[in-house]
Amino acid sequence: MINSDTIVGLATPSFESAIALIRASGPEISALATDILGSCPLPRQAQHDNYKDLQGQLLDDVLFCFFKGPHSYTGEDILEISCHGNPFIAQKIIDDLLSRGCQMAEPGEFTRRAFLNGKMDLSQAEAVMDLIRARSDRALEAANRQLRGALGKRITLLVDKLLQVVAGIEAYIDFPDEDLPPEDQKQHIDSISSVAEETDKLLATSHYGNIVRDGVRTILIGEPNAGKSSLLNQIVGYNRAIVSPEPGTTRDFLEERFMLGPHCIRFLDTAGLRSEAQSIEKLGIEKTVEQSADADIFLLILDSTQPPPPLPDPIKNRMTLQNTILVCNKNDLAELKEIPREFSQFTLLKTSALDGSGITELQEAIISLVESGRTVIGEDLIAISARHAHALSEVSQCLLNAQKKLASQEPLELVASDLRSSLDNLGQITGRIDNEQMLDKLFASFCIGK
Ligand SMILES: Nc1nc2c(ncn2[C@@H]2O[C@H](COP(=O)(O)OP(=O)(O)OP(=O)(O)O)[C@@H](O)[C@H]2O)c(=O)[nH]1
Ligand SMILES: [Mg+2]
Repeated sequence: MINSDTIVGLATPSFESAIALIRASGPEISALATDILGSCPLPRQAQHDNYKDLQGQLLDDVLFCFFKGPHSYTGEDILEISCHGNPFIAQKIIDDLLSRGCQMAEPGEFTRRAFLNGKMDLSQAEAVMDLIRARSDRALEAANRQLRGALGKRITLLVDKLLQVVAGIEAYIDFPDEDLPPEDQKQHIDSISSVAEETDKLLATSHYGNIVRDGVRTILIGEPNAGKSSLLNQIVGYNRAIVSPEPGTTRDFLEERFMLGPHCIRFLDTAGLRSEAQSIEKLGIEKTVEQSADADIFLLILDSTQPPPPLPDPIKNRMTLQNTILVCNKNDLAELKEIPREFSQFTLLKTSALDGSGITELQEAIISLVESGRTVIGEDLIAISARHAHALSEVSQCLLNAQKKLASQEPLELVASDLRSSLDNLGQITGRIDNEQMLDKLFASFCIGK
């Protein structure tokens, strides 16, 4: 029986497929491999062999691959077994490994071990999941950068800078009779400001991070019959939504994901907005307002043959130069006569959903609107997650407090305490912390076998 610290999990989905991969990691992998094969395979060399269970029954013809720790994903010894992609076979092999003393892996446990063994920091561990979930070029790029430590490196730079300030300040705490010389005070204030500035730059990537991870929620709004559904169909290139000359065709909103350039765009077609709507249509309009609350981009579709409609305040208040495109549709019939005054500065495009003119321009305008929200930090594409944003907001607040206290010559202990809190929060991002609960929560969202 091998030690139960050795875990096993299926690394591939449980479907019929060409190959299934079973992964085991832990301190007694070489004993386990010897138990199964008679000897441990050479590291990093595929070994083609039979898999026989404890009772000697042949289960499959498999490939064994052994990785000697610390040169492995988890940092421990790992044995990978590639069998035929039959979930039944994979389960038989896993059952056999369990009866030889392995323990079933929890979700994300391999990556958690990689983190605990210092193979990656927490931001890199999260990037593994981002990489698995990436559905667009930009999501892939952001995940790859983070996996290679782009965010971790920036956080470490900030930590080092703050540690210097803390050291400088704490030296004076030990000598209460001595005041901090003015030149030191200025230097510390400058250093804290530069960390605060960098923190805010990182924070500014949060919205872009959200849309890169979850897709860009782009809502088509406008009057009934303006051509919202027709435009959606033109953009995605097939008849996704019902179109009819009758106003009020779209009742419930519908969502369609579509790749535009490097981005995954989640288009939301909605019920047309009009004040005299009745019952069901009214409910549809309420949903449109609801969906607008967390839309990233607004496409306001105007019917060029009609005067522009009034918009509900909750929608209008969310529309800005940075997130809205005015689309004058039915341009084949007429030129829009009047642009609503509040939107006179907004990007405006003319389209015809009937003949397809202006659609490419509309697609390009959506991409450039998304890209304009990207904050460039050095060479790296940094797109922080909601968890990182939460920690960085705390950092930002603590730094502000420290700056104020330092400037008004409050006791240095108080300044040092604010700086320590900033350091703790920075530490939460890369995970140089001791918080089991946070790790449980984070790794629970991973797949088993990862
Ligand atoms: N000539 C012309 N007709 C269009 C254009 N776009 C849409 N239409 C027509 O306008 C009518 C309404 O189009 P829809 O796409 O259903 O409009 P909608 O905004 O989704 O309408 P609701 O779902 O009722 O809110 C249909 O008969 C379309 O064929 C256009 O650019 N030019
Ligand atoms: Mg419609």
